[in-house]
This record gives sequence, structure tokens and C-alpha cells, in this order.
Amino acid sequence: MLNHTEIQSFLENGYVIRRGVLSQRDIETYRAAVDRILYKCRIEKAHQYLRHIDGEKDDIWGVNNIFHPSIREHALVESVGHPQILGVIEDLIGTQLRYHLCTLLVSSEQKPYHINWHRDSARDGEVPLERLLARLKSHVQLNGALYDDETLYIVPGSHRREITDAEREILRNSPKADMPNQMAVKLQAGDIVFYNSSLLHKGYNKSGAKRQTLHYALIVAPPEDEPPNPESPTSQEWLNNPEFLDNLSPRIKPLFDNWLKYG
Ligand SMILES: O=C(O)CCC(=O)C(=O)O
Repeated sequence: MLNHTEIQSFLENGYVIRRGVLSQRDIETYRAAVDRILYKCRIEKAHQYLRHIDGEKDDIWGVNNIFHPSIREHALVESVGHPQILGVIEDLIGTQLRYHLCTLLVSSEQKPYHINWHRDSARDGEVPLERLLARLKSHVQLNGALYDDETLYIVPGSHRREITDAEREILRNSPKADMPNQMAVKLQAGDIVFYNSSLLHKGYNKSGAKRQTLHYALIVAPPEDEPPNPESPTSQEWLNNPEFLDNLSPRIKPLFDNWLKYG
């Protein structure tokens, strides 16, 4: 599905953008599901795992744990197995995978959204080279745009090297400022960017445009013959619920089985 150039771009630059891969029907189905979730989060206050602006409870820029029963939408659960999502991730890092996170990124309603530059594994960006190189094919994160979205900024290639002095200065002293070689990831509705979460990146919705973006990550699972982790995951216990597991399509069930096995 992915060509050699796309796979190389993911490894070397830390990202690959796939244009127009969600159909109009997918987009409409997912938007309707996100609308219902946001109603439950904003109006009914039915869900507690929210990303708040400046830590204040009055505005949100994202919804975590979207498979929690309080807001679960079957179409979004199954979207993980969309050929243009799971198929692409398999091309990038192989088929032995496990669920890591499924989240929504949305436009805030009251306050501007602008978060600091960071790597996901280290807010200050300080990660030894050895660890960065070990993560080149360990996971894939994605932003799948349901509306045009220019919010994600990245520094291409920064996932495979330690930060420079200039970057360190910005991360420490002005963590929202422009970075040398920064790039806005410009997505149209239906585009998906797949990226390495060690990239230096930030979120900045400069224009305040409406945003509904799928934000998922899968990671490589240990080989099948590796014994399970004796302790099952202590977070997201609802993913252990038979009602959830029994309704998963065969395509995505292994992702959640592996979460329980190795999570
Ligand atoms: O808004 C975005 O696209 C970036 C989100 C982000 O950096 C994060 O979830 O860590």
C-alpha cells in the first residue's frame, strides 16, 4: 500500500502524509460520531478524560480514552481497522501491534489553543540518541483530519537526533516560539499524517478553525511467543470488558488482545 519513498520519509523525516484517504462517507460518519461525543463531554459532562486549556475545566482541546463506555462510538472503534489506518501502520512497522491510544483533537471554544513544543516521551525534548534510534519503528502516531487542519507543527527529522542548542533554548525559555526548520502540517479533510511521536512538535490553532481530528497511536507488540505480562494493565480497565472485546471485528481484536496481554 505504501511505496518505498513514503516508508523512507517516515523513517528519515519522521512523518508521511497520505492525502484524501478517508472517503466523504467516512468523514461524515466520523464527524457525526465526534459531534455526539463532544455533546456528551461538553453538555452532559459524561466523560472525565478531557484535555483542558491551561488546566482550566471550562474549555477543552481534546478527548482522551474515546473507547470508554461513557462516550464509545462503534464507528470510531472500527476506524482503527480502516485499511488506510491499520494497513498503513502495518506497512510502516509490521503486523505485530498493540493499541496504545485513541484520542480526539478538537478546536477549543473559548480560549486559543497553543501548546508548547515537546516530544511525547519528554516534554523538555531531552532524550538520548540511543533511545531515539530505538524508537524509529516502535510505534506510529497519526492525526486524521475530519476538517481542514493546520494545527500540528513539527520539526522534520528531529525524531532521530538529540536537540540542538537553539532548540534547547526555545524549549526552556520560549516554548511556543518559532523553531528553526519548523513545518506546519497542512491537512485537508480526509488526509492523515502518520508520524513518530519523538518528533519535536506542538499544536497551534492559529486561525481558531473548527477542528475534529482523530489522534491515534499503535505500538509494536512483543513477539507472539513472549509470555504475557503477569499483571494486566491497570489503566483503561473498560478495555477488558467482554462487551467491548466481543464486539470488535477480527481485524482489530488482536490490537486489544495484545494490550491486555502485554500492556
Ligand atoms: O494538536 C496537535 O496536533 C498536537 C497534539 C500534541 O502535541 C499531543 O497530543 O501531544
